[in-house]
Amino acid sequence: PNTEIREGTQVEERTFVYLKPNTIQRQLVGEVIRRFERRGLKIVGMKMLWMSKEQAVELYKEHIGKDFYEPLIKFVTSGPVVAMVLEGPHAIELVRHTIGNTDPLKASGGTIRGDYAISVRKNIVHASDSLESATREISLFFKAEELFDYPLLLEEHF
Ligand code: IDP
Repeated sequence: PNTEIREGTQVEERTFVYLKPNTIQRQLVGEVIRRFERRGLKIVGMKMLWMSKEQAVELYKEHIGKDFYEPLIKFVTSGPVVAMVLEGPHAIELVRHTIGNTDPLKASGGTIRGDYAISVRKNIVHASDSLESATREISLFFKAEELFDYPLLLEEHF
């Protein structure tokens, strides 16, 4: 079998994630964060916040004009969310795999959306989809001093 040696070529990345208002209402905060921790991702920033209309509009500006846009903005500003920055090798792609497809109907079992979501809009969690959006989204919600550089003592075991 082909075994790709990944060590040495790993890229450390940071990605922006937030748990949507329905995840807080459904009391799934711990469940979702646990999945990221178990995967081996490092939490380098985390807070609860109520997203402003301006932040939501900036976050979802690529979707302006689409039919789901207005209800989406209304939903994500309808209650508090839990926002975090996760760090790890290829974190952006890794987290996207961990959360699963946008549409719960297409999300595989074992992914967060595949296990907990039934609606596309209320699909539990958001994660950046590229390096460019990760950089933009992190700075939209976190100040530099709210992000922490620290060693994870078990890092060598992941
Ligand atoms: P993503 O969250 O997986 O990156 P995007 O295509 O960027 O997916 O869409 C942003 C969010 O907009 C989705 O997470 C979902 O909440 C909502 N959304 C996307 N497409 C639809 C749709 O067809 N109906 C309702 N909501 C949608």
